[in-house]
Formats: sequence, C-alpha cells, structure tokens
Amino acid sequence: RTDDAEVVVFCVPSYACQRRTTLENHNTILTDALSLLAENAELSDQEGRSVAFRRAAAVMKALPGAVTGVTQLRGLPCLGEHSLRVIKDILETGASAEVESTKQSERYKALKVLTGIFGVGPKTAERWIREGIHTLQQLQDSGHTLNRAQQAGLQHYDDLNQPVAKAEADAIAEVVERAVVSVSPGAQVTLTGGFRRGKPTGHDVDFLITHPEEGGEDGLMSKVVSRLESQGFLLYQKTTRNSYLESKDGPARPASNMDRFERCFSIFKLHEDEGRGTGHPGTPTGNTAAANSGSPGDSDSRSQIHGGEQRLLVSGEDGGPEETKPAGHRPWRAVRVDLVVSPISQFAFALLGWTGSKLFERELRRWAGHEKTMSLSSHALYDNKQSRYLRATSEQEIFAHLGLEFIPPSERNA
Ligand code: DGT
Ligand code: MG
Repeated sequence: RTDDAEVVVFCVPSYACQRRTTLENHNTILTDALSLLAENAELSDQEGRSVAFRRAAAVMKALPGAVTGVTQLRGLPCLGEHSLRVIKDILETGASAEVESTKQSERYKALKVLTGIFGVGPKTAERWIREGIHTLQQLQDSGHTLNRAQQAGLQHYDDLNQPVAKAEADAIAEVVERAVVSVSPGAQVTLTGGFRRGKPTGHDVDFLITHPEEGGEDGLMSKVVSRLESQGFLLYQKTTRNSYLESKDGPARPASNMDRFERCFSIFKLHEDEGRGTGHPGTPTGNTAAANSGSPGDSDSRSQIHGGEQRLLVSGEDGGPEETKPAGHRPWRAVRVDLVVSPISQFAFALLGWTGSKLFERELRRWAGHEKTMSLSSHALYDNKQSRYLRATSEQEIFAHLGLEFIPPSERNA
C-alpha cells in the first residue's frame, strides 16, 4: 500500500461561521506566518490580500491536528496559491523566506511601531514613513502635531502595547458595572470581544451596555463616562456615534432608533496592587449586570478583587498608600477600554457583532449576503427576499435565521 493511504486528509466547511474554532490551535507556526502576512497586507492598505491570508490562517486554526504535509490539505477551502506556497515552504524547510524577510523589513517594523500608537492607523503611519519617520523618537523630533488620541497613545505607548490579562479585564468590568448601575440601576453590562471568547489576554477590554427597557439606554453613555471621569478612571475618552454605520460594509440604516448607538474609546487607569492584604473574592463578571456589591469599606471609586495570582486594585485617585511600592514603580497602568451602548431591541445583534473574532464577523456577513440574500450588521438582520427585518432577542435566534448551527463564543476564535 502507498504512503498516501495513511495520510490524514482534513476537511472543513468553507465559511468560518460554519466551523467551531476554539483557542486550541495545532498549527501555530503556520497560522502565525499567515497572520503576519495578513497583518502586513492590512497595514499596507491591501485589504483583499489581507482577508485572503486571514481566511487561510483561519482554516489552519480549525484543523483538529497538526499538518505535517501538503497532501493533507487537498480539498481544503480558502487556501490560495500564495498561502499554499507559504505553508509548503514552512513544512518542507521550516521557514518561509517571504515571512522572514517581511518580519525583518524596515517598512513592516516601522508600520508596527507607528500603528502601535493608539489613534494612528495605517494611512497616517504610511505618510510618516514616506517622510522617513520610522521610530517614536523620530516622530517626536519631527514636530508633527498629534491629535488628542495620538498624544494619549504616545504617552501610554508601553502600557497599551502590553497585553491586557483577564484578571485586569475583570477588575475593569467591576468598575464599569458599578458606574453603570450607579447612574442607571437596571442597566446591564456585558464583557464582549476576545475575553467573551475565552481569550486569556487581549489588546483592549470591550463592553456592551444596554437597558431592559427600550429607550432606557438613552443618555446612558454620557452619564457613565461623566461618572468614570469624575472618579478619575479615565486617562482619555472620546465618545462618538457609532461610526460603523458610515463604514463601507455597513448595510442601509435598519431603523431610526440606531442613532442612539454610541461608542466610547477610552484609556483606563488600572491600579495594580500586589502587596495589599485584604480584598474580597473576585466578583464573577461577564454576562449580566453585577449587583452593586462592593465589600464593606470599599469606597465607591475603588474595588479590590482577586485576579488569578495577582491582586488588582482599580483606583480613581492617583494616590493610595504607596509605602510598599518600590521607588520609581508606578502603581497603575493604562488599558484600552471600549464601551458600546445598544438599545435592548438591537442587543442580540450588538452582542454577536462585538464578540468577534473579526474574521468570524466578516464571514457571518459574507454568509448572510452570499448564501442567504440577507444583510447582517450589529444592529439588525434584513432579509432582502422578504424585504423585512428579522427580529431576534438572542444570538441563537440570529444563527437560526441565518440557517447556521449555533456556535458559542468560545468557538468563534477564527
Ligand atoms: P483583542 O482585543 O485584540 O484581544 O481582540 P478582539 O477580538 O476583542 O478584537 P477588538 O477588540 O478589536 O474588537 C472586538 C470585536 O468588536 C471585533 O470582533 C469586531 C467588533 N468591532 C470592532 N470594531 C468595530 C466597529 O467599529 N464596528 C463594529 N460593528 N464592530 C466592531
Ligand atoms: Mg478586544
């Protein structure tokens, strides 16, 4: 018998939203390589290329075992010529020359450094690189006027480029929940983004806020932001109406009440307190509004909770006892936090839309459009054949409308 008979051939459906992708990845070398090429294409404003590499990486992430030879990949979807060549090079020689040279290129390195500044996108970075700016020092020396976001981004550069741990996300969740409940007792806060998918770390912390009564969310964002601001939690914030509506993949306006869909990009001040003794056990955070139950003696502006091995303290004030801090050690760090407010009527769509992963979201919309003649957004689902909106009060209902098997958040890590 031939070797071929023993080859395990993998088989996966072609849309990422038809697959279960957990955090367990058996092909990290391959997916890291493809993701790097995707990132480089994205930073170079080559969206088509970027999506092609991301889809290829997502297929490799979904495989139930490690790939050892290209023959195993026969029949897999989304693997274009380019991606297959990269995979083949790695399987046969241990590395891809294209990936290695990209990684080491001055251009890629400069794009990474500059877009690592909060508020700096690929276009701005590109413009600066053309002027010969490749480093933060060169940017500072250039005399460019930075906007408020970029100034904050530069000021907190190191903190914001350090991954956020789940324990830190939980500490921030407690503060956000308290602020929300204090300005609107019935309101609910849900941790979304990568942390809802079970990721142990993230680049930011994403929250979705809603109120069980339609319209009850009105004016909520500004109150929450004011509250957090007065407590000294915000190093930076900018509240906008949801820009997704104006973005190119947004569908036509589904309803008038979507004008209330607001987003706040912020930088939180997270106090870290490893040495302090007394704290109450961590309040489970996540999918429902937390009861406003601080431990006795906790002032409103601070909460101390267990976070894995660390003890974290989020504080509104600069101070707090610092005797135990080594000289030069800052007792806090900056963390990117995104807040989104959704009316309850759109909550399921917002929850699905803000849980990610980004590729999973993109694939859901592609599935809806190409396979079902529907338009999906984080506001609504429109059936173009029936010319009507399809209501949903849970993610399960949305998957059902789309004719898809329900995929839980932990399996949306495409
Ligand atoms: P992370 O933070 O790097 O660990 O990864 P994620 O998955 O939390 O990604 P993030 O924080 O960039 O975004 C969370 C989800 O929110 C993402 O899957 C897609 C969605 N999202 C991000 N930006 C927008 C936006 O402008 N509009 C809409 N509708 N959704 C967005
Ligand atoms: Mg996130």
